[in-house]
Amino acid sequence: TVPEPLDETGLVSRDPAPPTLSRRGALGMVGLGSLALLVVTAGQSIGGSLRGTALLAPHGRNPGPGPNGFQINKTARSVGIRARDIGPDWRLTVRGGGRQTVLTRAELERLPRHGSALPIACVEGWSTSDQRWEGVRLTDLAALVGLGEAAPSVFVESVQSHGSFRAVALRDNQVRDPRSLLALRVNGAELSPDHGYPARIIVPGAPGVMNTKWVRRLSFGESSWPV
Ligand SMILES: Nc1nc2c(c(=O)[nH]1)N[C@H]1C(S)=C(S)[C@@H](COP(=O)(O)O)O[C@H]1N2
Ligand SMILES: [Mo]
Repeated sequence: TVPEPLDETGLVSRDPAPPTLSRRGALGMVGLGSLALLVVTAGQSIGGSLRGTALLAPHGRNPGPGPNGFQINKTARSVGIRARDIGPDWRLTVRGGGRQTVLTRAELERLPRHGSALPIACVEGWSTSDQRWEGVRLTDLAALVGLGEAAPSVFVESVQSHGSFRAVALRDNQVRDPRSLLALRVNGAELSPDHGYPARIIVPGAPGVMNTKWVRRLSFGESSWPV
């Protein structure tokens, strides 16, 4: 690398310091930097045993192997879900149209079961590939309180008692989409506690934050905290 010859604009230094980095050096630095980023993030996309190499993966948390082995946003523990909240005493309350019904997990399992292949796409900048969810259609749950045909919006509440992601309002078109489920299982296995056991919402084409985990109450026809 040699200094430019002097010209009449006066923009070239009369007394340039010796160069510290050649053009090739600069390109090499950018190239190596890009390569390093690729190496520490590719494991997240590829998954499996390479997941551990994804040093820059969201939260740096490895969800482990198996059917529930995909990205976890908040673990049950981190939001204060206790074992007894999601154990045999857990109940799902379904309200709407002036009616209310309460179901055990076993009763929920006996309702018609449907499958939906959908990803979780978090606004924090990660998404999963499609997961195979199985559960009960939101329209079938609305039907339990007599709102089957024109199922309205629903307000979903979690067992979780603090934090802004513990409740969400779903619009009527989201409720009526046949892919929208109260999921009980994923990829052929029970939901893990971290993915929302005993039941979680799965809706298509919406940010992950709408897929409420550890659901305890569905209020059809509501769009905010019911009084
Ligand atoms: N109760 C509850 N549900 C929740 C959350 C939460 O913090 N609490 N996080 C949401 C967000 S932001 C995302 S991206 C998804 C992530 O689901 P996953 O952890 O099963 O991948 O769950 C959603 N459901
Ligand atoms: Mo998210």
